[in-house]
Amino acid sequence: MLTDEILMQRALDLAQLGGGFVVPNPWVGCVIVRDGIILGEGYHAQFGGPHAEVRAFAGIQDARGATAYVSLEPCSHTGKTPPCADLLIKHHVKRVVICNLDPNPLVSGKGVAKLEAAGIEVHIGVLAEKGEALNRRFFYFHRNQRPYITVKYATSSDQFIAHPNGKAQVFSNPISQQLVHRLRSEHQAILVGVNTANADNPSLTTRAWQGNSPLRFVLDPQARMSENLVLVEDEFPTYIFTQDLCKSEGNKHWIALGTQNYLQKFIEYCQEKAIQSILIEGGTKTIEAFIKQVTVQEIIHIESNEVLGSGISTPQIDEVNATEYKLGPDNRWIIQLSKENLTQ
Ligand code: AOF
Ligand code: ZN
Repeated sequence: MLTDEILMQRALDLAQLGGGFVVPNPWVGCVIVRDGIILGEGYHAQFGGPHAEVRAFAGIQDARGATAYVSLEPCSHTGKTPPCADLLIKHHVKRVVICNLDPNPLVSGKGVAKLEAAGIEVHIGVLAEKGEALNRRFFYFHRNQRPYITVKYATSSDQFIAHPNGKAQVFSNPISQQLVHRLRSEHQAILVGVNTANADNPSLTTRAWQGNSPLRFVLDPQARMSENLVLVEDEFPTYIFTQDLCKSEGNKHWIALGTQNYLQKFIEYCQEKAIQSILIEGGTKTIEAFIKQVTVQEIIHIESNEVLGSGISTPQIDEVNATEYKLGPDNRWIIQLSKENLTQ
């Protein structure tokens, strides 16, 4: 028998197919069912594109009396598409089953209110915890009005992140590299400190996974970043946060945050620009500054089997309640999630 849980799981599985293309929107899936038969299904596949409900109804002639399973409260606002709550009402569905309410102030209960006012039975909270985990960054941002911050770093088995002179060492293997690029596509911005930018000359784009590249941020209080870097010379936008250098050259922007409370000012900038999520990819000083001065919601440590013997030490982080996955023969993926941020 097709239970509410089974069909909501289907909606959540569909939601995930939006992958790295929907950020900063949430992942949403929708399944329309009548008499045990799936009439249609869809998911939000691209930022700015049709919502999950629109795609689910696309091929349906008659959905009267059906039940719609939606992983997020149907929207009530006219955004890039008309309200999904109106679409469900227009199709005369009888029942709507929702995994999570939408904390976006544009929706936030108004979608449910619209459905109920039209006489539709609404059931909220099926597989709620799974939905919370899936859209944790979107939920955290809307509930706390600040970006969800993930820290990611890779080390040798003797806990060094680079050689003594700062020269990078590749610790990831092809599997962890794919997962890192997937993480990039799932965050709105990626951030490194100036030392990492100068030493590694990184591109910080999404290449080993399908999806959009995040906005690139560099913390560079003293404006020491070399201009002969991929981050300055390629075609993608970069934002360099200094204390007092303020200029723009094409899509490369230097933003002055002042000399006082630099990190706090950076967070305020992100709040003002509605940056939902940031992936911090190093180095040690930058990661430690965020852990000490700003709250971090998720920490991912990639540990290789390799031994360096000496080098730049790993950030000081207690690995409490961490979950470990073995990735291939030589990598471990150690993840710590702040539980309180998932259930607020
Ligand atoms: C839904 N179904 O599939 C999604 C929803 O700019 P827009 O018009 O795309 O609206 C984005 C907001 O709509 C997003 O922040 C979230 O509140 C909601 N997303 N709602 O009914 C969907 N993706
Ligand atoms: Zn919608």
